[in-house]
Amino acid sequence: KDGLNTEYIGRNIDYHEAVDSTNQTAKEMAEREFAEGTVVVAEMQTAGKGRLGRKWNSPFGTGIWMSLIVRPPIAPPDAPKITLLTAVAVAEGIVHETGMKPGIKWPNDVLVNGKKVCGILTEMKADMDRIHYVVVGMGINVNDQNFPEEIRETATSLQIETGSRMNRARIAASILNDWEKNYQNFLSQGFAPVKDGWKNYAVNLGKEVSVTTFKETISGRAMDIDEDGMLLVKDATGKIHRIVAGDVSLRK
Ligand code: BT5
Repeated sequence: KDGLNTEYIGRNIDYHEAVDSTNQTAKEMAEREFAEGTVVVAEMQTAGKGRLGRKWNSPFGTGIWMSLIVRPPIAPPDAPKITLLTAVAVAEGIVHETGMKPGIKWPNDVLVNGKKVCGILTEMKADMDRIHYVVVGMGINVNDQNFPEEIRETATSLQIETGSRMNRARIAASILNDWEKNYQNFLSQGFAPVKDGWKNYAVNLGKEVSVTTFKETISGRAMDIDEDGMLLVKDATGKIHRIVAGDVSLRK
């Protein structure tokens, strides 16, 4: 709780040496109790998750593997905005703790020098008109880790980029401080302040990208995000595609 100055986010910390996935543990906890603002954190994950069943590499003691539980009074379709808000909080935390300028790649990656330092996985339980809970998982590579071959070119850690070891608790506290502030602003003022913060860090806007969604791959220029946090991509015919979920890469 080193440096944590939140009102309720991270005031209750559920610490583990090892879990399968902090998101999974957080969801089980959210099913059992109210747990607003509780943060589940682990030294390692044996089955850390990315989106779409992908794996998140989470070796012991190297990074911040944490998930927070909230019950936002928003409509279920607005939940993806929380992913963007989280990316901004992680980026701000990195600025505050390292002075480096991170980038955000829509929707859920935080990059330093073009490489992925953090991924975010937002999951929720909701019915048609009400969210029961949202679990926001953040994986931040902090200190040395031996990345597996398949991500050696694309992943990095704060230690690799700054050249020095970092205190994980301090960085986590700094991110949670920014997270709570951004979340309160979002609840009271809507998405506009999140969008402004997001645009400070956005990479890929104005660039030629390919976006792979569950049904197709779209090539075009990433124009902006809209008031719902969707990515707007203009293709060669001038048509604007509004992307709800997908993977974005720069076109070579
Ligand atoms: C993500 O998915 O980036 C979301 C990652 C969320 C991880 C946190 S850790 C705490 C919480 N508990 C969980 O179980 N998950 C959350 P996606 O955009 O699908 O990216 C996944 C891809 O990133 C993988 O397929 C790899 O290519 C790459 N990757 C895996 N581990 C990585 C790492 N440690 N650093 C950078 N890239 C990684």
